[in-house]
Amino acid sequence: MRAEEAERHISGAEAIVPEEDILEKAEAFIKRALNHSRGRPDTIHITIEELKQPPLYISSLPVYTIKLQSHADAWNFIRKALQRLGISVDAVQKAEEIIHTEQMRGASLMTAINARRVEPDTRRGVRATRLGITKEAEERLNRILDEMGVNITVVKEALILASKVASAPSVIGEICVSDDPYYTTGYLSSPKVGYIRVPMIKEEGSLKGGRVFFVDEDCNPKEIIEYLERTPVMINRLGEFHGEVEPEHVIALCGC
Ligand code: PML
Ligand code: MG
Repeated sequence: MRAEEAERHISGAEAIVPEEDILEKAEAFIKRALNHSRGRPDTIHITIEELKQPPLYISSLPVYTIKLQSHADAWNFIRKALQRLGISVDAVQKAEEIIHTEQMRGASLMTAINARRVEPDTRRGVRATRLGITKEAEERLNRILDEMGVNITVVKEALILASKVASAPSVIGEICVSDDPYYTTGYLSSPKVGYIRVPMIKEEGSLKGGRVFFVDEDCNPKEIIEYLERTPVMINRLGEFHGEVEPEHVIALCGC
């Protein structure tokens, strides 16, 4: 589903479901588009497509939530953690600029050292699509997120997306700030450590947000984009859930 108002992005969502659940899912997506805090769309696109190849099955990333006191602490944590993952100061700075100034529908694909944007269309960016979760894994995930007090669609869908992105060739990490003006928790993720929830990443009220995927300097962008946009991937098992942790704990896991 993709919803917009005068070509401004309002809402987008993806799922892989069995045929009998198509109507229910489409209805849920339409309701979401019509009730979005970014505004009322004038156009909602629904695309329903049969999978032409069986999905790859992967595990969701391990989940951490960082204990933080302020917006400034959130960004200090992110800068340190990304650098420990091997992402240069320049690339971290450029990613911050993109997230705080551009309003892209997709994510940008940036090399980790020289901060080169390698997606063919930098206005559109890259979209991670063709992703989902099996019913059994979703039921387990619902129970766990309920216990954590965060069983909301936004967290579930972000974890599924980040897990697909982290499983893509050459991806080192991702940073995400919601474009929903009232959703202030974002995340940093990497195949090495997991899905790290970062409260206060965003100051309430801003329409700005976005995603940056950091990739190896010598990556093959075509291959990454083919995987992210075209290869169907489903979560069928779950990584560990670690609860709230101190920033230093996760920074140490990122490397030295
Ligand atoms: C979005 O799709 O708006 C981004 C959601 C980020 C979710 C972070 C979390 O709460 O785990
Ligand atoms: Mg959104």
